[in-house]
Amino acid sequence: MQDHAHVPLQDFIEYPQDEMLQRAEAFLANSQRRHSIRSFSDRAVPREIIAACLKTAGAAPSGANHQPWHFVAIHSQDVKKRIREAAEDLERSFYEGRAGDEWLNALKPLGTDSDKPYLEHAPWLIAIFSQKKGGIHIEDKQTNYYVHESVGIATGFLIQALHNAGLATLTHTPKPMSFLTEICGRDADNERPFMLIIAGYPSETATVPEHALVKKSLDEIATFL
Ligand code: IYR
Repeated sequence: MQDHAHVPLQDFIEYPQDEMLQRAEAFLANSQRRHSIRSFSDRAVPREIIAACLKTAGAAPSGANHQPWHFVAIHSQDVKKRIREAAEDLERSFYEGRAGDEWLNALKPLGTDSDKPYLEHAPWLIAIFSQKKGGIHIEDKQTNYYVHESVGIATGFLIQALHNAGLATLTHTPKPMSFLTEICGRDADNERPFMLIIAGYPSETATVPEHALVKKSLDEIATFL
């Protein structure tokens, strides 16, 4: 087999253009119902749902198709507790000054603080790691390319997949995140923690900050030439 062998594109679906617009607008409406929340129920979510969403993340495009990511889906109460304790320790020093005034002021409208009970109560935490070296096969040790771009896209796919499945999420980036490498038992030489996603049902008292509902208009975010 040639190393650049191709197969015909067989699964592209062409829709009539009026249906394309309907689909685009339906997807928009659905995406506008996605909100980061900070109050989760402890109601169980079957592992198969998380697994299917992770497979969606794995379908994201990546540099040279090296798929430079690893997802650790955490359900263990003990591991969640350790993550909560480590994250809250870091967040306390962040909110007590390490962040600096400008950053703390930017966060005020969200009402966030160093208490992160959802890290223990939500049914699933997904720790996302990026990989410096790898390749299309798990045992490869080649250089990976566009690692941040690739893992960012996969994370976006994951968030949309979880939302589509009917789960609420929060993206969480405690700083520094290196404690996740240790708690998740990952290889610190090759992998960097990228983000933590909390997934589950919202609690009955979940709220959305008004600040988070302010979205820039199309004119502000896009230019047509
Ligand atoms: N990681 C902290 C602070 C924080 C930072 C940003 I940028 C946010 O959009 C939200 C929070 C925390 O989780 O509280």
